[in-house]
Amino acid sequence: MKQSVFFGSLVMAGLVAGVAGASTLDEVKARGELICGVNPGLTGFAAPDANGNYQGFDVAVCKAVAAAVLGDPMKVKYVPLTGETRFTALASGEVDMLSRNSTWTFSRDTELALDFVAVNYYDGQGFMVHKELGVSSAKELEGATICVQTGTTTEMNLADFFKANNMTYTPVNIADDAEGQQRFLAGACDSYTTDASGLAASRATMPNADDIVILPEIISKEPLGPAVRHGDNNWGDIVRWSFYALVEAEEYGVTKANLEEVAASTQNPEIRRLLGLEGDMGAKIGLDNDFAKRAILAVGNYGEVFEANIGAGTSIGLARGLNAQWTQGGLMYAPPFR
Ligand SMILES: N[C@@H](CCC(=O)N[C@@H](CS)C(=O)NCC(=O)O)C(=O)O
Repeated sequence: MKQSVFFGSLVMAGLVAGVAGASTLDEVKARGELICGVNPGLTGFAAPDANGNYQGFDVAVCKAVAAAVLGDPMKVKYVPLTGETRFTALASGEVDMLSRNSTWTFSRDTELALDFVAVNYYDGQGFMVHKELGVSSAKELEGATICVQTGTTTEMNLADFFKANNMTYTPVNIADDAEGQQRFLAGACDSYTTDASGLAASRATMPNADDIVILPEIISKEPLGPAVRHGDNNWGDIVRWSFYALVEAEEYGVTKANLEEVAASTQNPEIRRLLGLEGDMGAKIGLDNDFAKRAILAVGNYGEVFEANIGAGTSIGLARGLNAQWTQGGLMYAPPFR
């Protein structure tokens, strides 16, 4: 509760500042750069590459928005934010949007005055252990020490799970994923818990990945998605529909590679609206009609973004699962472009 009050007052300060200023769209255009809050280093989702350029599944959303708004996916300044600093950074106006494995919850939506614009990854919380611990289920973690990041839903779910199963544990609080990995590998905790996607990303970078087991239990719902400040609805629409353009493109088979060819030949009205060949979708959100086309050309469709950064062919090796298209038994579903 104490934490909520703290966040709440900062949120109010942020909102007051926001009211006095221009709209986020105007600010981004005037600045010529999108400021995107991302994870400081979660391989596959958001992490700097060898040249210091941020890459990843969450980074692609920032790039798509920059392409839609500014016509250039490279015009993004990435601000690394930890679990604890991310929402105040958004509320205070330090970043224009957050694209950082953040779970959409009731309290964050209301009390923190954020708007989650969509879900870009349906996730759930899991546990990793060293193989040598000989544990095959989270229900065998009675009395365990567990590394858990502060300021996350993870902390709260962990408490709920152990309480519901009448088990005890000792939390080992960590500030970020790097510390979590380090401490887990050094044996400071029996288990490391976070979103299953985060576990897969962490394991991929561990030297002894084969000695680490991700337990089968998924103990929570973690709908992860990009967030904006509450109250600037047009900006929220821009981020939402730039993302949905990628999802819609996958559903209709539009890829980075075939986009121009499809645009030149398709008679499908939904695809024509998506690609700005018909209708005036762009004008409705203060952009031009090619905003979605630019977003798709910049990063590829949702499936391409998934496969390139975190999919089965990458070291992260995540299956589409819940994140498959609704037409393939998943939950990815873009509302119609009409
Ligand atoms: N989805 C959860 C957890 C997100 C989270 O912060 N996960 C950790 C572990 S993967 C992380 O990203 N840490 C990196 C950091 O803060 O540097 C939430 O929104 O609270």
